[in-house]
Amino acid sequence: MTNESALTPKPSDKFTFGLWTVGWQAADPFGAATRSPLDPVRTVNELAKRGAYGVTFHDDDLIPFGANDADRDAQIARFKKALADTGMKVPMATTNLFSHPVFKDGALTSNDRDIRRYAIRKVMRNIDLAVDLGAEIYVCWGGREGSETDAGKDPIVALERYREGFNILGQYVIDQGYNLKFAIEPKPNEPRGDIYLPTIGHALGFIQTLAHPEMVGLNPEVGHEQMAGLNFVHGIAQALFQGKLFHIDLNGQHGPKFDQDLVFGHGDLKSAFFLVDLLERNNYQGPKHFDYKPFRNEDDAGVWQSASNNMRTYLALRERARSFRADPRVIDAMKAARLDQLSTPTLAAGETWRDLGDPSFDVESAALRGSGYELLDQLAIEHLMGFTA
Ligand SMILES: [Mn+2]
Repeated sequence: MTNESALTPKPSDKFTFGLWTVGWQAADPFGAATRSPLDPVRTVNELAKRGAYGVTFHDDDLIPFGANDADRDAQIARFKKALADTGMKVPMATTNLFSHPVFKDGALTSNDRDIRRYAIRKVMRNIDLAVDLGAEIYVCWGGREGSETDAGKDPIVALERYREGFNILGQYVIDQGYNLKFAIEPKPNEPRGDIYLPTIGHALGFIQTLAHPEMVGLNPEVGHEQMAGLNFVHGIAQALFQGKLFHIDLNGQHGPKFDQDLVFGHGDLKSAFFLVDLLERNNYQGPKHFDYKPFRNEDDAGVWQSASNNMRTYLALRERARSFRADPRVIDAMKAARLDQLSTPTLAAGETWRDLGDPSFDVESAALRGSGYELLDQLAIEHLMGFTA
């Protein structure tokens, strides 16, 4: 069984948290906040103590909306000192383009042109701060970019404006000489009835239409794809396949319902197991970023417990995935299931479609071969539960 040290997070594990996660005061559409605001400086200190690598933020998480320049500068100075004191990093930042009522019809896709121009200014200002703090990834979650009625907005024209917005921001980064890439975070709905770029696949297609597609990738979130009923592991696989996994939001979700933002692994645990297996086997080097909400029921101690739980669950799953892959029974079962054949190209070197003929192939006997997946699936489940025989 796994020992305690294997579950102890270290900065080299590159676990990061949004200020808004542990800082969520737990106001929801039916009730007021149950917790007090958290000072970002305290968040940096508490997370550093627990082995995290860094923090991320929306502009308004760090600097209250509408703060004057002096207050803004003072808050940034305090935050920088906390980072310097702890060694915590800021690998990513993002913009709040959803809370203020001005963004009620979206930001980059608002019908109101003045609001679109204001939104781009707001992003550019926070990009400057993000780069100053060392961030190399800038996440764009378009939570309000969507609609409740297709009478109110032409969805093709909205995508044109969305593309224009990314092109303007890309040019800004180029002209400023910043080393910064964008990561689009898809979500199917909530807060809008239907959000544009609702899934990993939609976003991957959209990126190819941009002026600088190489500057834009993805920040997929576990729960967002699962809200759409999709297989998150397959979505991440395609993002990796296309070189577009720039960042990842880890959390938990129980299928298609409201966005639960549970602790990582505390939703579909089996999918989380195969996700960690995929990330580790493919040597994903980016931050493992938790975008979750502590239960509304929790007090301050419970908040920090939940932060640690995200990291412990990832590390536990990493141990379980390693034990699964190293088990000789699994290695044999994978051979029997012909996983090695899938790795072999369908045509041999030098072959073309003309060489596909095979007079010895017996279609009826091939149809009778079992896949052997049932044994593999059970071995995965047993390793996940800690029964390693
Ligand atoms: Mn979410």
